[in-house]
Amino acid sequence: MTRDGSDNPAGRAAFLRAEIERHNHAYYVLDAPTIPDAEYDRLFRELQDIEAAHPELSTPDSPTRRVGGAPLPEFRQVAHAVPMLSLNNAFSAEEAAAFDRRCREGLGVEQIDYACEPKFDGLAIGLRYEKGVFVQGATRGDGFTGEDVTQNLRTVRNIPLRLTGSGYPDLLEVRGEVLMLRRDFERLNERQRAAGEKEFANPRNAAAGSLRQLDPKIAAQRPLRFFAYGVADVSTVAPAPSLHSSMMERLAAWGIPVAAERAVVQGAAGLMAYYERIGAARRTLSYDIDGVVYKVNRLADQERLGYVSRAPRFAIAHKFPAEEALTTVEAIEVQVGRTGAITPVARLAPVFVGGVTVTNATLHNEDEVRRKDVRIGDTVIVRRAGDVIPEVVSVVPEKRPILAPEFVMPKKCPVCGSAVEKPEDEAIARCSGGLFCPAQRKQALLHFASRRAMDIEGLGEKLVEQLVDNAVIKTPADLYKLGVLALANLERMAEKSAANLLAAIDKSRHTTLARFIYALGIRNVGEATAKDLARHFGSLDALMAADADQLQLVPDVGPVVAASIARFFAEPHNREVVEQLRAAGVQWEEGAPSAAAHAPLAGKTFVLTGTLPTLTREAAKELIEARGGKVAGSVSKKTHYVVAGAEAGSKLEKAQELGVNILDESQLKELLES
Ligand code: JCF
Repeated sequence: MTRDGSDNPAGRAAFLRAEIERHNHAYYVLDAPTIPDAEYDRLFRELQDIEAAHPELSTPDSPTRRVGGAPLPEFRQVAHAVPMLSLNNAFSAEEAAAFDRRCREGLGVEQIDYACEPKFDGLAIGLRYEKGVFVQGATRGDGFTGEDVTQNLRTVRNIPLRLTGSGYPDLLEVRGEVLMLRRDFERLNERQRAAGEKEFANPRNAAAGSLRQLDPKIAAQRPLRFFAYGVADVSTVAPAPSLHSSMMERLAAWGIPVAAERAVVQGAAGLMAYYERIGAARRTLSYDIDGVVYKVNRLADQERLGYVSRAPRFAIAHKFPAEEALTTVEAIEVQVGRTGAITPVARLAPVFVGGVTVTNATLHNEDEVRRKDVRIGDTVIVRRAGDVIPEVVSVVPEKRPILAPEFVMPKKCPVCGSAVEKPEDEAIARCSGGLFCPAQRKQALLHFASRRAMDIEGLGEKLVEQLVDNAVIKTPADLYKLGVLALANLERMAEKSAANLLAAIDKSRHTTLARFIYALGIRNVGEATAKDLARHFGSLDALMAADADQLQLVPDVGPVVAASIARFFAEPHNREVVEQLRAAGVQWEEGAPSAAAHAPLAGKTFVLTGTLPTLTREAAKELIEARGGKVAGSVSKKTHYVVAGAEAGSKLEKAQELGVNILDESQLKELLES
């Protein structure tokens, strides 16, 4: 066989793949092209031709896959083997120094070496390699479950489809960010403009839109890049690296792109110097960054420091000052949210800040407006930091016009006229209209139909607006009664889109319990809590029957969330809507309740006293606890039951005094079995 495989198609295909990947690496990773473009194109076309003539020779790691495969029907969900966490932020030198202090104290050392890198302003993803071949790539999603965007990631030119060099583990998951270089972003927008297509506001948006393209052929035309910041799931790497920085070197050697601006520095002074250096170079970098990231470099020390909730203790993102701009307040209006929360919003003269044009900024609540003393006509500093919604930072007092009235919170909901209520100890004012308020009803419907809830495509703001305003629907259950006729009367509703919407509504009948619970829009119940509730109770009836004590047995459900849920299901109107939805054919597969849910004695406190005829004290305690009850040592007003045996003493007297229920062993057994 010849070296270039010219005597057989399989050998030639393998040779071409290796050549093309070598040139890709030189061009996209090293920024040092090795051959003229025309020559590259010739090799590429030759490989495409061989694969077309011999389909059995095409491989998942072939560079030809980068031009985009079949359209993705939708994104499959991927459970992350290791959760994708977030980073805590430091917004000042003091906070960065405090991070260093915490690490030093945690490790009991004088000085720490840190690995530093730019904080990429992109989208976090994980790339899985099996035996060196790229097999799957997923977005961060909620940190536990992401979307499978493998086909789009295959089109990202600097992601190796096959690792190079040697010594990589059988299984490797690389974590990093997908982004768009600034120059590529400019060029893409030029192209969009020329084609009369919409331009992207900033590189991050362009990258996000491209990564989530359903057609990989389009994704392939978008100039995305990937940069790694670490590894998650790894089988043995030999020799095991002891430093984060050496792991990054290892990734680079396997062909994975890493930031050139990495550095290892000593102590807090080193961190500050790095921050200043990268801050000064920020505009000259080829990509947008929003800060820098510091990590304790020694991996064993990282492990010792561990994690706090969803972020590592050994790392922090030190953010650059948020981007701010001056503009004027044209009006202050209030918005009514899904739960009735009334939020004052400043309508602004359009201003470009943080990469987008901003026309609204939240004023959070009445106290905040007072505190900042924002008035109509004021010149204000607005801030848009990263993805955070724009806010008014402060007023420029010198520029206040002579007549600038103070803002007053309306006493009645501007949408439905119901009273606005604000509990003493809360910052948020709420419309008391509930689902009588069209604004709340609209938001509730939009939430119900949203992608992560019932996922009814095509039920957007404009449509919900009309459906509610024309009194066509009042509750989510009414959606399932809609017919073509009702829709035909709406503005801008073509027959085809009406049919599509009805089909989407019909499709949403088959859902999951977690989605359904989330869709109900119970206050304080987000997607994660909805999933926990579904897992714990297994069925909607079990959830609806649970009292606040039983609800608190669900991981992460505390008294406030439990009370919200119990209050929601105690409301007859809500139960009615749930029943109507079920009657309309909304369905899901129910599961068995988790072990912890068999807890008829949840929230009940017992005190044992005296000698029971058959059960030892230990055995009785175990039986009570297995059903969710608690056993306490002394009797108080909070005791629910005292179990008394022979020679019971003062505890029994106390129970009689307080009027606490007293059980003997057989009554206890009855209770345990009920
Ligand atoms: O942008 C980065 N350089 C970066 C982002 C680095 C990290 O170590 C990260 C990150 C986002 C999340 N680590 C996490 C957990």
